[in-house]
This record gives sequence, structure tokens and C-alpha cells, in this order.
Amino acid sequence: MLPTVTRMTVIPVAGYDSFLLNLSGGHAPWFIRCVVILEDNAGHRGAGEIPCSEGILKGLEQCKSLVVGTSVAALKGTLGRVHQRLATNGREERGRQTFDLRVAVHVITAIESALFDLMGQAVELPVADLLGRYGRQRDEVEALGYLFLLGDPECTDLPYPRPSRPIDRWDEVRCREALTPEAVVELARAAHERYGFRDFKLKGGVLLPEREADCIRALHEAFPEARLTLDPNGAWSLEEAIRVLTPIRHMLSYAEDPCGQEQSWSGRETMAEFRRRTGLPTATNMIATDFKQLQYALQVGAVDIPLADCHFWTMQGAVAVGELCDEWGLTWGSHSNNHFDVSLAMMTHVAAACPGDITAIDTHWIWQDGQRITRAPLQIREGRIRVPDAPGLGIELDDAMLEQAHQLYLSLDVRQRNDAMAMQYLVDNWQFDPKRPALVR
Ligand code: GKR
Ligand code: MG
Repeated sequence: MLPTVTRMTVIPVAGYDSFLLNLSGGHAPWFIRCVVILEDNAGHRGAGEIPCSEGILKGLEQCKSLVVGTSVAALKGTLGRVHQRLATNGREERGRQTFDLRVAVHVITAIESALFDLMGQAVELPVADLLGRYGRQRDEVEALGYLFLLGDPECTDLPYPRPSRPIDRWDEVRCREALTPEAVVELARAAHERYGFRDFKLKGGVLLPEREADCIRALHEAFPEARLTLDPNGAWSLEEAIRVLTPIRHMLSYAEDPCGQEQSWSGRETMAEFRRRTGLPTATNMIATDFKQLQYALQVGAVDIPLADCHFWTMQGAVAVGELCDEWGLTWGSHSNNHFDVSLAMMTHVAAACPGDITAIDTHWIWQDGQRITRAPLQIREGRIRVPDAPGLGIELDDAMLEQAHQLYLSLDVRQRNDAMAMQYLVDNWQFDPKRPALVR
């Protein structure tokens, strides 16, 4: 007999972040997440981590009674009932921000992760071995060095982390302004020294497109062997994207959301045309965010690399996308937002279960490294994360650190990510515009 879930606890948490710039504005000094813990009558705890918003917290409350009292063995039926209950809240839109504004997909994933963690502990197998048709496909997962242009924290009176005792260059450079190609290369060098990345992604949608292309040129010169990509979150027009990326095409391994919805054209249409006219493979976390959108994106030839982040595809959904990619000659990848170490483990297990040739996964972890809510966060070494051999997610929550992160959440008046707040220190009355880079005002 497998154990029964006896309790579900939802803990909103917060951590510190640098002044990362993107199309949505500038990251606040904090990011918020939500941790779900399931306990069972065998004495195990299972965990899941997702973005946090008031809607997500409400959604989780709505599902508690569907989860507590169920057998861990019946996890699929439980998830089915959670899915049905959340569907009664109506249709949801991802929105045009760089981040996803939906509720249901996140809520399902948090419960799914905690249930799989419990199941893995019950049957003594890592979660990666339980996912997908064939379980674990690899023992190590490649991660990319996710670089951002950075605002100057000294232009604000906000409590951005300042390096009091830096252990290396990365600790220094991740806390100060970076708006030039030279500064981006410095970030890449420091991240490479600490983590050994072979792939880099630069978050765009901040400067003029040509200036962001210059950052790629500088990165290519500094790391001629590295796989590079640039992601302006669909801010550029189709013509701009073609004009700016064609000359640096040979430096890029793919282009992530180079263009998006514009006038009467949908994002899937402009991306398809971009791909046809440049020959560059495209990746997205904006125009193929569920199976229906993925189907349309593939019909028009818009996407080569769906970035199936488990936080909004669910863990089983993300692996199902990986299986389709493998069968259909596409490449699977994963998107990320700021996250703690539970999410790092979730993403690692999911990527480990995707068959075929996958691309290096996104992770914001390098911006959070040093903060933690588990006892021993997974490590990025030589650009790779080892899949834990321990049962379940292979992590142990650290209650003291979790409580500290929860207290930080309670001390803040932040209930939804809002990148406009910090941005207004750099540009008076700054407002989000999905078609204008954040510093082009
Ligand atoms: O963290 O600022 C950020 C990113 O812009 C994030 O919001 C995006 O969702 O990383 C993401 C992406 O690849 O688009
Ligand atoms: Mg993206």
C-alpha cells in the first residue's frame, strides 16, 4: 500500500534579486514564489515550487480538499480532479508581459511536483525515473548562462543586494550596472568562471536592437565556441528582427521570440516569417505555451524549440512536449523565471526525462545562488547539473531557511511581480509597452 497524503501546506516565500532589466521593466530587489508541501502518513514530505500571485494562492486553497486524504498511488486521478476544479474558474490568458500571468497551470504543477516527490520516496526512485514514457534519459542536464543587462542599483533607494563578502567576480558583477557589450562580457566571464557554461542567453528588449546585437558580437568574440541566443520577448517588429539578426546569424544558435504580435499579424505568423526569411531556428516561451498553441505554431512553421517550462506546462506536460520534439525532429528546451532551489530540482528532473537532443535549459539560479530553501541545492558545474540519485526530487527542505524566506514575503507588500516599479527610478512614469524596449523611451 502506498501512503496517503495527510496535509497540504502552502508557503509564499521571497528572495532577493538584482536589478535585472527586461521588456517588462526592471526586477524589484525581491522575487516571490510559492512552495507547496505535501506530507504523507509514511512520514515523507514532498515539495513543489511555482511563481506566486494572489490568484495562485487562492487556486491552491481551492484544491486542498481534493489532495488531502488521497493515496499517493492515485496521483494521476488527483491531478485530473485538480485540473477539472480549476477549469471551472474559466479561460486564462498568458498576457503580453515577459512572464506568464496564468493561475491553473502553475497550481497543478506545484501539486504534481509534490505528489511525484512523495511517489518517488515511496517507491525509492528519483522523479526523473517516473516521468515520461521511458523515465530518465540522462544523468546530467546542460544549463545555459542566463545573462541580463542590469540597471544601476545606486539610482534607487531600494534594497538591492550589495556584495559585502564576495567570494568571486560573479558575486561582484551581478550586483552592479551592466549596459554595454563590455559589461555583458564581464558578466559572462564571471559566470563562466564560477559555473563553466558553454551556452549563453542574453535577455534583450531593453536597449535598441542594434545595441543588443553588439552585445552578441562581443560575446561571440569572447567565447567563439559558445552557443549564443538573444531574447527580446517579441519586442521587435518582424522587419527589425530580420534587419538586426541577419548580420549576426552565424553567431546565434537560435533566436528566442525575436518578434511577436504586430498590427494584424499574430506572433505565430511573424515568427514563421522570420524563420523562413532568416533561416534561423526559433525558440519561444510566448507563442506556444500550451498544446493548442503549439499545434498552430507548428502548422505555420513558427517554432523549432518550444521552451516547455514545467512551471506552466506541468512536469508531465513538459516531458510530453519533449517526447513530441524527439518524434517530430524539434528541439526541446525550458524557460525559467526567478526561482529557488526546489524549482531547480524540478526543472532538472524534467529535462532529464526528455528524450533526444535537448538544448541547455534556462535557469535564473545564478542570480539567486547563495540563497536557498533546501539543505543542499543542486550545483551547476562545467555548465551541467547532476540529476540526484536520491528518491523523489532528491532534495530536503530546510525549515529554518524556508521560514526566513516566508518572513521576507510577509514583510513585503508584494503580491504580484511588477517590474514597472523599479523601472520608474530610471525613467519617470515608465509604463510597459510590449513593442518598445524598456530603455527606449
Ligand atoms: O526574468 O526578466 C525576466 C525574464 O524576462 C522572464 O520574465 C521571462 O519570462 O526568462 C523569461 C523568458 O525567457 O522570456
Ligand atoms: Mg524567453
